[in-house]
Amino acid sequence: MTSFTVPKVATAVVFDQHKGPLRVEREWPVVEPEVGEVLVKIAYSGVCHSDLHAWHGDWADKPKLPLIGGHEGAGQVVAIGKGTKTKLKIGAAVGIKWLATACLDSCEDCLSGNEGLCAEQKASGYDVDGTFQQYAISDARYVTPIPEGLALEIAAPRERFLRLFCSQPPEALTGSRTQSYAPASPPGEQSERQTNTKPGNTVVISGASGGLGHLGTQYALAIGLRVVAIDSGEEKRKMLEGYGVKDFIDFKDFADEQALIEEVRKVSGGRGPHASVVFSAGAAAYNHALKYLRPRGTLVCVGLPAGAELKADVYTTVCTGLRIVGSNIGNRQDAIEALEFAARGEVMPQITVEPLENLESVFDRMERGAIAGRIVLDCQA
Ligand code: 8ID
Ligand code: ZN
Repeated sequence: MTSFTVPKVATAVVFDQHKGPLRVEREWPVVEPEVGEVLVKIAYSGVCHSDLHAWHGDWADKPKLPLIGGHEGAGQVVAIGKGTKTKLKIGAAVGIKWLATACLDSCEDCLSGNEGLCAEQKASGYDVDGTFQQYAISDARYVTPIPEGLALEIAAPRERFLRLFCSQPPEALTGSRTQSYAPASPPGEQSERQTNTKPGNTVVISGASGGLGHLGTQYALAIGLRVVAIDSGEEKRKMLEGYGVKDFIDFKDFADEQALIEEVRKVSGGRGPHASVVFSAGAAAYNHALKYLRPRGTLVCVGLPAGAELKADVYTTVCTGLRIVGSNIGNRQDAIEALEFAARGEVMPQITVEPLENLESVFDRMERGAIAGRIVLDCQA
């Protein structure tokens, strides 16, 4: 059996107050796993905009303080708490994602596969310390096995997203869901997706070049949707064109909101897109979507701009049959399927690997919208 020597102290990036210094601690105590827990040696951690929200403390629910952020970690199990019932082996490659734990077996939501709604849920890098460190604790039931052959730095930013273009949880139980991601599957099978779209329909991906958006764009193209991508800058445009996106709208070219709405309608064939998935971390994108969607169009809400409100006019919403759908993280099976999808090479994250110490600079670039794809921190050094 593989064995690891676990040090008593290791490196972690910690903050004590919102927007306070991000301290790089080189002698941070490594916690021993208790029963039900595993200790994961983190190799890489993606930096998500949610981590920036956590540092800013700008959502209604506040994270714990002091905090080690991060929830897109990939690494190896190096210790298992005494008495833990698990099939995990020391050395197993696993991921740590946003959901750190939930009751799993005693509430309606967990029993129906909606762990993200469990009242007892805790989030990594928010309610418990996360993956911006070399050794992180996880509930043994919650780590995601990483398929053989998928590099850890690639796995790090890929543990999410599948719920967006896939069916609702009850269908997961029928086993038909994985199939519905396949580009060749018949349209009927995909009718239950959150976007409520069929292959050939037009979907706007807003925030298309961000960490979430660039993966969402690839999933959308893979299942045969026509994508109108909204984001900003030449580097981002080029990245999206590389995926096969033909229509890119630079939102910064439109000082006038109405002109942007008209442009989206125009490139979507006049009536507007069938759906819009807003990954944007900026609030304006939501209210634009409500105005450019075609009748019976679907707005899927993913991005979480602080303090933002949807301003849907009731009369128009009723008369046009608009659908507004919130999309939170997926469940454990979704994460497994996302990684399988990735291992088959059907979706490629655009990543740049940087040292763990760069977190503050990454947050700075993220705030300015200057990152195309995902930055992944190397936690090994
Ligand atoms: O499960 C969830 N719902 C979930 C999971 C993970 C993250 C939600 N999120 C939330 C994050 O908290 C954040 O609010 O989704 C949002 C996006 O996360 P991200 O993809 O990690 O952020 P990013 O890499 O910074 O990308 C954001 C992109 O949005 C663009 C930026 O240019 C950037 O490329 N953008 C902005 I800011 N304003 C825009 C606008 N008005 C815009 N794109 C189009 N229109
Ligand atoms: Zn995230």
